Amino acid sequence: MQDNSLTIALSKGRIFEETLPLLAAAGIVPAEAPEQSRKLIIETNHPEIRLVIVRASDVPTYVQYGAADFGIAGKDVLIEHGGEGLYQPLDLQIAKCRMMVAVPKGFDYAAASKPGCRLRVATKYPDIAAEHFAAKGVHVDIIKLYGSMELAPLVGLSDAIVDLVSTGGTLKANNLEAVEHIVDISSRLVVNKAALKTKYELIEPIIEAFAGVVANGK
Ligand code: PRT
Ligand code: MG
Repeated sequence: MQDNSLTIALSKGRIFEETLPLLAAAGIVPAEAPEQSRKLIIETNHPEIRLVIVRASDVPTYVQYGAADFGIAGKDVLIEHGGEGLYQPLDLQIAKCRMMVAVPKGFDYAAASKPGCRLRVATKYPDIAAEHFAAKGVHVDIIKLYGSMELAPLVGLSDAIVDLVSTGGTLKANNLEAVEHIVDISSRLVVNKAALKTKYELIEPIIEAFAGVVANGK
């Protein structure tokens, strides 16, 4: 028998909020909001379509292994994941921000990041950071953190951080400044490659509806 069910992996917070209008355009309305409920599986107005609520950085893994047919993940998360087993048909232009290098105000970054120099960098994104500094010829000791990178230079754990910046408010509040732009980040639709083939009739109209919203927003 044909499998008519669809499972969509989303993270709560900004991605969930910014995905609601996309889902609405595809006629999909969640039965409840993940912030209000502790449920990890959320039903929708379609009996066969459900949402699973996972950590932002776990979305590609759920989709890669087919536990979700598709999902939405930041480019930051996708670069670190590697994108294996994922089809990435659409940049959704949501949850936009910038991957930046930041240092404490007054730190002479230009002098400390000359080719041949050695820098301690705290980040949640070791691959992105390593590649960025390798291209500049700067040696780095990467210190992997899982959150609150902004604290690291303030307590002497690192010289610099590589982190996402949107308003700049967090850097400012912690007396840090952005000194280098690495890459612009937005969120992508990621589809399990096998599901795209076996459930093409179900998934394709949703991709089209999302694409329509993205095109209208431009
Ligand atoms: O929060 P959690 O640890 O569960 O996971 P997460 O931080 O990966 O998830 P979430 O929901 O916070 O972010 C999901 C996705 O949103 C990320 O993967 C990014 O692609 C995207 N995004 C967009 C951001 C931001 N903007 C952002 N500003 N993700 C994180 N931030 C953080 C940033 O790390 C820093 O701590 O917000 C802070 C800076 O914000 P400003 O506005 O003060 O500059
Ligand atoms: Mg977060």
